[in-house]
Amino acid sequence: MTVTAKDWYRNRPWIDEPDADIDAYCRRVAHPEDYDLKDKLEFWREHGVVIFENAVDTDLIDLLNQDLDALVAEPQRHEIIVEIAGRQMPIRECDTATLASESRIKFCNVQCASLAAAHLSLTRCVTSFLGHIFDNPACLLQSLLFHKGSQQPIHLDYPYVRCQKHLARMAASWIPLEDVHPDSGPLAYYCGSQRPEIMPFYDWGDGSIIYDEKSRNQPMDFANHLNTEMRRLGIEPKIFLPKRGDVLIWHAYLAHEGTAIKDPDRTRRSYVSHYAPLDSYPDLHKKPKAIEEGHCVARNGGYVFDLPWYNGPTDLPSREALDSKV
Ligand SMILES: O=C(O)CCC(=O)C(=O)O
Ligand SMILES: [Fe+2]
Repeated sequence: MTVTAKDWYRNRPWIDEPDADIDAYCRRVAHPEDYDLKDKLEFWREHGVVIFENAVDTDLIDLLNQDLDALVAEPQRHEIIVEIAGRQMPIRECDTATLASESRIKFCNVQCASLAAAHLSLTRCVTSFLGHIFDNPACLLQSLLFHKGSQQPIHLDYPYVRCQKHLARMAASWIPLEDVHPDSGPLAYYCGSQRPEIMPFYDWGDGSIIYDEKSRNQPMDFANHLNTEMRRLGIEPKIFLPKRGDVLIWHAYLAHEGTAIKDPDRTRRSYVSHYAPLDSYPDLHKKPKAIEEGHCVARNGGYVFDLPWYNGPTDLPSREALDSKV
């Protein structure tokens, strides 16, 4: 069945509705946050993005970096998937030298092996803010870890990240694992593009608003279309130059890109998480009774579910460090 704009508008987050009443929402929710909730919700509604500075536990970043070193040192022992220059493969088919030096590499769902990654995805301000956006607990759908700038052309995420039950109930976070240098190919985003009322849905072919094997158009066509749209709307890109400890959250319909790398020697280590609320999380991506029987990491009101098909080791260094903290 073709996925159309109707599927988007059905069940989108309350805050995207034209009559969303942020004041009333803030009065209704009981718990105060350590940030100005109303201010952040209003900013999100207008710009499709929020930034929290100095809000990420940098010990977790150190632990994740240690986990990655361990993963890369013994790839044959692990079940993680990596993507190199657009091609996905099991990490065990790669050698350590390639994994350490390849610039076009993405580690997919590293939270399956790394508890530090799962905890980073469940950073308090992120689960808290998304919990408000979704009016439901935030759950990690998938993560990507980048070593260098992605140089990914301008896109929205929802045509690609769409296993959630309700298409519009999705958002993402971007956590730098090091201070981001302007020459390293930083992330750029286009504030205000997140409203289909302003930037209508792209037709991938036959009225479909998602990308799949039947799509007549391709990601490069989408990028060309979005660049034209940004010019039409007069939206200039904002370059994200965060420090370690900052985090950016963006809307499923927000245009963004990985900018060009000006200095090829610079790394831009970063960790991206895509989330759906619990009410939209795909059943097949968790084990039965996952919460009741503990097949998940539950933290700060959010969840990272054990993926049923993952059977690899989960004993990277952060496991012991974090287990001994509790
Ligand atoms: O980090 C980047 O350069 C882009 C990442 C991105 O667009 C994504 O993971 O959805
Ligand atoms: Fe993206």
